[in-house]
Amino acid sequence: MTSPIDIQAARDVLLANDRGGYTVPTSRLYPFQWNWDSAFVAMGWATFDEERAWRELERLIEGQWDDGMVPHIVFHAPSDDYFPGPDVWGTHHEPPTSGISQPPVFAIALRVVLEGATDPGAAARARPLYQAALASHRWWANARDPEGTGLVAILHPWESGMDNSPAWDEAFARVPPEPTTEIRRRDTAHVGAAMRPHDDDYRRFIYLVDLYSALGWDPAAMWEKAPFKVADVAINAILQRAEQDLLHLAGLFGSDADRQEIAARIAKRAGALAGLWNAERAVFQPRDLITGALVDVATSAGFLPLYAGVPSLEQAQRMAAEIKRWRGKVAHGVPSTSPFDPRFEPKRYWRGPVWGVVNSMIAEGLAAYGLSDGADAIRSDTRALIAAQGFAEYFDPTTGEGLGGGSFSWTAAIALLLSR
Ligand code: 9YW
Repeated sequence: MTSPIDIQAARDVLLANDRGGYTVPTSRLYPFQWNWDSAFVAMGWATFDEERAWRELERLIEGQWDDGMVPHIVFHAPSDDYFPGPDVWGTHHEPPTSGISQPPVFAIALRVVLEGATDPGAAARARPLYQAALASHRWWANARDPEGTGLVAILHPWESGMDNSPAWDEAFARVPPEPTTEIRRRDTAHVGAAMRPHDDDYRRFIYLVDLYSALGWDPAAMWEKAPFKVADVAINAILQRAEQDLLHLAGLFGSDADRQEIAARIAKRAGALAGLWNAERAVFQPRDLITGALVDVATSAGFLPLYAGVPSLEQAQRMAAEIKRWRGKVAHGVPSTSPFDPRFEPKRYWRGPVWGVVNSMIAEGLAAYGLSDGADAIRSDTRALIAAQGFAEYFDPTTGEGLGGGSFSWTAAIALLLSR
């Protein structure tokens, strides 16, 4: 038996990171509103403060672009604690935002917040947010899958939310490490460099920002010129799950035409996602759209199609067995990179550490297949890590040590969701 999670302490993290209707991921390291963080955080707020959950979603949408994109960062208030700031992104949006998106958890969160709501005004609150979510899913299809394959692509590793995953190594190596903007990293002033991406990664991250900024963040031009274009498993799996929740919401707030449009995207993406399965490794793998090849990597993102009901039952069982094998090799699951992969680094960000948000999605997926042993094991690992180490950004799967930023909002949100 592990000690239970301190629920009040989890709530206190969200309260302390509240900046007036939006929640920063953690103070100093990430002083703005991040897209997918906010969606998880809204679900966390919904466990004890319904009004605040709605505000979180509404404030994220303040940053939405006219073309439907929900940016990965909304810079509501200036801060010198983070690089790259709005001046580097050069999007000229008001409020200032980054120029790329992030995993679209928004519609999933919207449904959760709505279904937990007791306020009679909830439907009126949800309706415009439904429209925002619909516009953002259209943006994904138009801007990130202009050829209509059914799979959207990320044009920057930051767009995946899994910045330095080994899934990008080959594709990212083709990006020149030659930004025009001078790199002034702030992250390594807040947490140890050994837990963060390398300087060379940053040179490539910023090269891409400079390139797209020079193209005026025009999606068609970016698609044509992007040296980095990967049909990521996590983005497509999360989008697929979000479309299912959006379809449900369209039953309440949308038109027949909306429902047909969403259902058509779901059907097409289901077929396309099935093509990313690697039967030998028992994971789904991204496709590099520059070379056309599957990227031979095994990461926790590769299990996320479970969350969208994509795999067959047989594939789901094989993934559950593979997750168990990974957990058997390290002490705590689910490591973000296979511990059998030579690139596995237990402390370096998305190259090994355990992330609560990813665990929560994998566990929910396994449970939906009736694979409750696997789901329960992941949930109890996550609870135990948080109970022992607090609300760390991520955890070392070999030692359980909490790493990265402390008092982290999405970890607190997941703790609240796991304690329901
Ligand atoms: C960065 C806020 C964000 C997450 C990402 C994570 C990290 C920011 O932090 O990116 O500057 O590298 O990779 O998923 O949304 O928590």
